[in-house]
Amino acid sequence: MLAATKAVSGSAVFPIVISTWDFGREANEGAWAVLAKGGRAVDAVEAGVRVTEAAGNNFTVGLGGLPDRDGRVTLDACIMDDKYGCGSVMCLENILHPVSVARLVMDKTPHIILVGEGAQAFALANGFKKVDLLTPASKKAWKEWLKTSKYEPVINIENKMNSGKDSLPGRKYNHDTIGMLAIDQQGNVSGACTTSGMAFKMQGRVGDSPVIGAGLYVDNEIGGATATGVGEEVIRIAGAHLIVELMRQGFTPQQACREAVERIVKRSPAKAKEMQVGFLALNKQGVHGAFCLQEGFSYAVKSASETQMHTGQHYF
Ligand code: SD4
Repeated sequence: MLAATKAVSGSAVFPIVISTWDFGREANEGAWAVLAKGGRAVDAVEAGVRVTEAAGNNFTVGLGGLPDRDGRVTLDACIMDDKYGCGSVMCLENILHPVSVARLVMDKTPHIILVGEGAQAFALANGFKKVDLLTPASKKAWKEWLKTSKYEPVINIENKMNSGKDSLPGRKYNHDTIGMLAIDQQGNVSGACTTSGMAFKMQGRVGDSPVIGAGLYVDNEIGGATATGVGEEVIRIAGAHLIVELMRQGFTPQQACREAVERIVKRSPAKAKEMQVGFLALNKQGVHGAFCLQEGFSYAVKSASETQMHTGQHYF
């Protein structure tokens, strides 16, 4: 077993930011604006994922995120800094930037998680405004889904999405959480994760994304990890925490992500074949890696030397 990794301050790779899926590219730019000025990683990841939350051009994060079965858009988000500080909101409605509410939970309360009405009341008391997050496009997709109301919580089968029976509404757009990890110029690591969760989910359902240790985990001595895909599977194995602990034991980010994916497959190979889960990790040295169940998991990287999309290796 290898020794735990050591902090490398001032390394040429710092700062660096990585995030899930194609929309990570724009989100990284938001984070980079903070990092390039010497800002903190925790401020960078908040600023970065806010870009995706406000974009309104996707069906899976913030504004325009697909609603639950009852037409309610319920958002999940969390953030973690370099000192085990963490904040999380679950099932939050009508607030554009759940990650910033999570940040406030972390910074201004003695708690880590606020849910539902309590989270919303806390947000409103702190100056956030109520916003209708159901856009004409997401409302249309929901109405379409209502025609069959087929409750089929399958997520992220990108390569099956566009034809035949697999193009059923609800299977088309129900993927793509943004998880982001960054290291600042000081070498400190932070992360954030935000999503509207599984499309047309049961009212009150919460996935992995706002669960510290599942959808996101950061240990400033080691690095961080985040997840996307079927949240239930990620929670079961405490995915992000598992990956960070594997990196502590000497696994590379990609090896650690692969090990987590294999644990999901081992539990139920047949089920795993039908779903997507993707993990993304960044170690303290700025090395990144990813691994997923199905082909098609992209992630964006930005550092002084690279602005690029990468593709996670896949199990199936
Ligand atoms: C969830 N993990 O709510 C989220 C959804 C997601 O890519 O990541 N989709 O289960």
